[in-house]
Formats: sequence, C-alpha cells, structure tokens
Amino acid sequence: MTYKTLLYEKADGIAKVTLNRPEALNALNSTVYTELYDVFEAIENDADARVVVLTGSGEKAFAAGSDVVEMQHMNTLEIQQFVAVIRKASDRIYSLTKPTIAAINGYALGGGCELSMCCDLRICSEKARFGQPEINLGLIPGACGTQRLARIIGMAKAKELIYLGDMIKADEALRLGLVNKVVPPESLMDEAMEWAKKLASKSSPVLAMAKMAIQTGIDTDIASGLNIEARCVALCFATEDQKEGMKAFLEKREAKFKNR
Ligand code: CO8
Repeated sequence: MTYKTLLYEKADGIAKVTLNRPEALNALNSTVYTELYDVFEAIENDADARVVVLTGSGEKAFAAGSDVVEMQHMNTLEIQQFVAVIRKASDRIYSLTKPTIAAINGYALGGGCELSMCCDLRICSEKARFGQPEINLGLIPGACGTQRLARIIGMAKAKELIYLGDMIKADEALRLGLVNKVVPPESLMDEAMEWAKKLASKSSPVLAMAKMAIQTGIDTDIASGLNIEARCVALCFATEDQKEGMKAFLEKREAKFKNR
C-alpha cells in the first residue's frame, strides 16, 4: 500500500503507520486524514495485521496539529466538512478491533494529541510535548479533544490544558495518565515494537473482546457495562484460543494462540 502522506509497513503481524510530512512537523491536512482512514480500514480487513504502531517521521514531531495552512481561510461550511473528514478517520482508528499503540516521538499538539488519544496505548519519548493549543489560535479542539482528553485525564486537568493552551512535558503527561510510558528517544521504537510483539503473541479475537468491553462500557452506566463484559467474556469461550490458553496453563507450558 502506498500513500502520499503516510508510510506503511507490516511484518510479523505488526502494522506500522508513519505520518510523513516532517517538513510541516507532520501537520494533519485532509489528505493525511483521508489516508489514515484508508490505511486503518485496510488494516481492519487484513487478518495478518494484528497490532498497529502509529508514529511520526522526523526528529521533532508526532504531529504538531491539524494543518493551520489548510484551515486558515476555511468558512463555517468548509470547516464542518473538514471536521467530518477528521471524525471519519478518528472513529476508524478508535474503533479498530485490533490494539493500537501511538509511539510519540516529539510534539503531539492539537490534532496530533487528539490523534494519539484515538490509540489504545501511548508510549512517548522524553522529548515529547503535549498540548491542546487551539485556544491560542482562537478556536477549541475539534478532533475529539474536548471529549477524549477529559475521559482520559479527568475534567479538571482537561479544562486546564484546553483553557490555558500550554504545552506539557512527557513526565507530566505520564503523571496525568495521558501516556502509559516515557522512554529515552533512542529506544522509543524498540520499546513500542516490544509491546507490539507482546500484543501480537496474544489472541486477536480475545484482545478484541477486551477492547470492546472497555470502550463500550466506559460510555455507559456500570450495570450496562457489566452486562457488556459478561457477554464479551462468554464470547471468549467460543474461541479455540481460550481452550488452548487454559489447556496450556494446566500442562505448564506457554500457550500457542491461533487467533481463532
Ligand atoms: N499546521 C501547519 N504547519 C505547521 C503546523 C501546523 N499545525 N505546525 C508546524 N507547522 C509548520 C510551520 O509552519 C513550519 O513551516 P515553515 O518551515 O514552512 O515555516 C514548520 O512546520 C516547522 O515549524 P516551526 O518553524 O514553527 O518549528 P519550531 O520548532 O519553531 O516550533 C512548534 C515547533 C512549537 C510545534 C510550532 O510549530 C507550533 O506551535 N506549531 C503549531 C502548534 C499548534 O497550534 N497546533 C494546533 C493546530 S490547530 C488543531 O490542531 C486543531 C485540531 C482540530 C481541528 C478541527 C477543525 C477546527
């Protein structure tokens, strides 16, 4: 698969998607969002891609935001259309049935921070910087920031980041729970791939059940969430992998999952 603004590679069940506009700090324009939708749709339908790592090219940025050059002269109708394109890509990524890891190699600002929040896990370099600086441009986040940031780090801190528009460093992002792990810049990709390999060794359908239970449950009340969990765990028992997992445990050996 070839794209204008993305790099794509796949090996050993791990798909790697790289935002590739380093000259603009990987700013996200409509072509990037459209291609992100396309690549994640292809990944969803590719049984050989079981885990995804999303990162940015260059030394400086994961993505420094949605593309201000493209947005600056848009009218209300055009911005609505742009937001629809962003929403389509974000929803595709968030609802992927496979685990996703954002490997954040630098700035993750505005739409870049929002894009990372569509992934399941976020691992970042010590050099990474996060923020929702839209307020400084006279707007508010429009690519899921007002919703997902508050769900991830809580309302008070989300309001602080969105109202003040300041950047935070990697260690603060870790303290807030915005990222799962901070690592030295030179080991970012190795660490992200280590997690990806570990995830690729689990059962894909069972991971998909975990993801569905968590994501569907978080947006509902606890009783409905527990009902969803009950159905998802029951569905695990329809897989060969559950049989293999328990059998391997009792035979004191490592399970060999077949993703079915
Ligand atoms: N859009 C377009 N181009 C960008 C962006 C961006 N978001 N960020 C950086 N660039 C470009 C710069 O213009 C520059 O291009 P050129 O070389 O042609 O001048 C190049 O990337 C390098 O950037 P800098 O020279 O600024 O690099 P510095 O190291 O000096 O600074 C910063 C790095 C601090 C990251 C700085 O570039 C910056 O502040 N960038 C903008 C950050 C920002 O405000 N992001 C939020 C954008 S708005 C957004 O994401 C809204 C999402 C929701 C939209 C929904 C519809 C409303």
